[in-house]
Amino acid sequence: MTKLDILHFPDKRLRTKAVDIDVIDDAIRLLIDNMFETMYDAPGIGLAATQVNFHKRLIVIDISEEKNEPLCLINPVITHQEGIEVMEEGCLSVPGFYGDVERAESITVKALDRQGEPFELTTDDLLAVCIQHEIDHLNGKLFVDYLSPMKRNRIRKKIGRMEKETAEQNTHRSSTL
Ligand code: QAP
Ligand code: CO
Repeated sequence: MTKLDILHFPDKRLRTKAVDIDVIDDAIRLLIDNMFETMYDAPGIGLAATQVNFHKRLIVIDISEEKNEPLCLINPVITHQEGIEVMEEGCLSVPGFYGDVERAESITVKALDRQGEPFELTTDDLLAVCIQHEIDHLNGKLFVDYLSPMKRNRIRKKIGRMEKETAEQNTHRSSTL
C-alpha cells in the first residue's frame, strides 16, 4: 500500500469540483485502500479524494477510537438534514488550524460502498459533521471558507510560511547530503 500526498490550503486544486464515479473497479478499490492508509497514518478521521488530487466523488471516514470502523462513501448525496450544530473542525489540508463551523446536526446520506452497493445512513454528531465536511471537499469547499476573511488570511499566511520553511529545509538537506 502507498501513502498519498495531501494537498494543503491554499492549493487551487482543492477548489476542483469532483465528478461521480461510474465504474467501481479494482483501481478505485486500491485508491480507497491507499486513502485509508493515508488517513490512519496522519492520523485523521476523514479524507476526501480531492485532498489527494483525485477529483472523483469518494470519501473515507473512521471516527472510531480503535480505528476499526472504516466507512467509505462513493457518490455521496445528502437526502435529508435537520437541526443546526456548531463544532470545532480541523482538516488534514489545513494542518495545525481549527475553527468553529455551523452545520446540520443530523443527516441522511445515500452512497455506494466499495462493492458498488447502494446504502443509506442516518446519523448525527461527529459522524454527521465529518460527512458534511468531506462532501464539501468534493465540491471544492474547505472549512476555512466558513471562518471570517481575517482568520482565513491569517491561516493562509502561516501555512505559506510553514511550507516555505519546509522547502528551504529540503533544499538544505539535498545540498548537504
Ligand atoms: C474532518 O479532519 C473533521 O490540523 C477530518 O495537524 C474534523 O481528520 C470533521 C488533522 C473535525 C469534523 C471535525 C488535522 C490531523 C486531522 C490537523 C481530520 C493536524 C493533524 C483532521
Ligand atoms: Co478536510
